[in-house]
Amino acid sequence: MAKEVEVRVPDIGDYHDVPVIDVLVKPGDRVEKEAPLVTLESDKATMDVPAPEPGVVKRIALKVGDKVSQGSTVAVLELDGAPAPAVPAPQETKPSPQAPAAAAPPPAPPAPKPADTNEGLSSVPLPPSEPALREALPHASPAVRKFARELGVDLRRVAGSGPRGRITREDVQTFVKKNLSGPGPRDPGLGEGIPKIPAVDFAQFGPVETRPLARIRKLSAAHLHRAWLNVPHVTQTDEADITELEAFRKAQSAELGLKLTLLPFIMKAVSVALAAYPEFNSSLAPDGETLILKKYCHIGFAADTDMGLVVPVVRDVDKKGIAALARECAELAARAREGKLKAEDMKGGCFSISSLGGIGGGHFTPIVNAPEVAILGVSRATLKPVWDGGQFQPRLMLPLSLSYDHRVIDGAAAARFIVHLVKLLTDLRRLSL
Ligand code: CAO
Repeated sequence: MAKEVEVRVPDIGDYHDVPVIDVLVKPGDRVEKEAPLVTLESDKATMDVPAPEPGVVKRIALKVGDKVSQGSTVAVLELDGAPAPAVPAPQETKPSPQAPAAAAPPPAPPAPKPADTNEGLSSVPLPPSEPALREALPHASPAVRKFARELGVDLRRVAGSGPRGRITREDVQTFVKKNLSGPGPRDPGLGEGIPKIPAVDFAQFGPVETRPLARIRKLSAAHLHRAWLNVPHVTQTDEADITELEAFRKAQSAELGLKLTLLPFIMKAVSVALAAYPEFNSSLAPDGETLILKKYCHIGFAADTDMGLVVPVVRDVDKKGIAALARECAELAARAREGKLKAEDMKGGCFSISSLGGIGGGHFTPIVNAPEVAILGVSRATLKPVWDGGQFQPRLMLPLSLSYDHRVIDGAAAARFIVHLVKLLTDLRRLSL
């Protein structure tokens, strides 16, 4: 015959007649070791009485509202075949950390003889499983708190429907359901963890027009928001002297009869810098414990289209010449503007370039295109007086803004990377070294 044990209220410190606020199981329920059976609540806090061993609940000796003290019977459990747990000797039953010495529990019943433990009912006063009664806000039982923790719910955001505003398991479930359903912004207690911007009726201040967001803009908005929230960004800026590059670019454009913009030169230089600093061509594994270093070099570039921002990817940049890159960038940019890019054209990037040089403006802070770890912002080159040690020279200076994921890249590495890139762009001969 299976063994049964009587579960009793453990040492709960200097508390008596503590009300039962929740009965978490019913007869016939199977419970695991440490599964909470009932929840008690003093005027200060709550605690669960756990099952001492796995088994089936035969009987519940309490109901909500009953008052209990240490030693009160909670339930009778039929254990899972194993011998009944040994009854702790009196000296093994420690007072709870908060219980003063005077409140030490009375000696536990004597340990039953082996013959007695084979079957029938044995009494098991539990050692306290947690620090006895804990000061705890918000008002919820440990089982509910554990449940909320498992779901990532911040209990401070859950409204309690129980007595005195106590948060129940159902309150947590309702909160999660509410936040998972519906298209609206989620409660800041879940996921993004940021407070909502309050809705404003702008029409009260003047005429307005509402315009639905294009599909691409909605997709890129979600992606950018995710990247912004997940990646600790730092932006390192510098300027490259591209006076020589520009002369070469113009001459080659004319000679090749090809529209060579700056972008393919920058792309090529980035591929060389990525080879020199491989951590810039990596991604953090989702567990955040390992770095995945890529042995290929695919570089995306942001293209501004009427439908929103897209990032087509040029594959194997390290293996292609600048003229080939120029053709490919022009072809991808044209398809982007016609809305003809395929999903594959935008996949597999290692690093991104966002060039606003054709438009104007100075340094900016591009958002890392996660799971990539860095992005280069390129602004409009302008002629500036640069001191050569003897006099000011007019030089064409290109502003560069390197944003990076500080979890992966140190500030010193970012400075080295951008300095290296500047050298490559300043003197294109270095690309072949
Ligand atoms: N400095 C000075 N002039 C520049 C320059 C720079 N950094 N970059 C480009 N130019 C010049 C080009 O040489 C070209 O001049 P010409 O017509 O006289 O030859 C002109 O500006 C237009 O260039 P472009 O922008 O069409 O070509 P590109 O290859 O440099 O860029 C593309 C292509 C797709 C990157 C670009 O058209 C584009 O869409 N940029 C916007 C990217 C963007 O939106 N980024 C923000 C993302 S985050 O919101």
